[in-house]
Amino acid sequence: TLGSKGGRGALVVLEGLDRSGKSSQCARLLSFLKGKGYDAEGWRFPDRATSVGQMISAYLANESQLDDRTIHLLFSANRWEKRALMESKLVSGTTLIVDRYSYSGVAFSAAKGLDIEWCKAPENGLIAPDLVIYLDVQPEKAAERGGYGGERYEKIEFQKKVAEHYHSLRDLTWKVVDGSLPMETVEEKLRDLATSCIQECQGKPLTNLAW
Ligand code: Z5A
Ligand code: MG
Repeated sequence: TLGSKGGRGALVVLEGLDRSGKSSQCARLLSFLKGKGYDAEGWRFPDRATSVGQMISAYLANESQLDDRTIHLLFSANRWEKRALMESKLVSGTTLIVDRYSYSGVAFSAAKGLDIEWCKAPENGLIAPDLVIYLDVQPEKAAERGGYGGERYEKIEFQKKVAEHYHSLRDLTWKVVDGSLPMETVEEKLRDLATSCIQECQGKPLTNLAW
């Protein structure tokens, strides 16, 4: 399959506010890549399947209370517990399309008022993405979409703060895509970005987040 002829896989992360279309676009991108013969898998954070993930899931559903620093570290631990598997997949040639990553971790906790440098620290040493696609949608527009308002954090004022923190995290790996465009248009853009990234990361070593 493509992407596994001795080369490594790409780490592609989708980020954005709630209801910006991350999960929909991850699924579309994944089926496109697989259809083209790429070796690719879809991942998401939080990974609610692990025991840490179950604690996070209960917290998000307001079924448990945890202080802000504790939940922050659980989100980070949930990425750390998947790090070894992530590395071995990438090294063996599998491209990972990841729905949320460390940027969500920092942006959401900082929006609650935690010090941003404190928030970044536990993310250092996780694998750095080759490409971060930020689906840019105004919080008001996102709120009009289905399913908004169920979980903790799904409030417009809070989402605005999250957006500000996301913007402060932009680096060279970021591509901002207008997530308010029709789904098919967004999908086209993501196909191009992801396939270029998969070609370009061949020969480049994996690196770690160093915030
Ligand atoms: N969180 C954190 O605090 N720290 C961390 O480290 C991590 C996460 C990793 C749960 O995450 C919460 O955890 C989240 C951040 C926090 N905050 N909250 N709440 P989650 O990933 O499990 O959240 P989710 O509820 O599954 O997904 P989401 O982000 O809210 O939505 P989305 O995946 O971006 O959107 P979607 O499900 O693809 O689409 C939403 C709706 O919009 C759906 O009806 C679509 O059909 C529609 N849609 C999508 N695209 C379009 C376009 N282009 N046009 C029109 N309509 C569209
Ligand atoms: Mg989602």
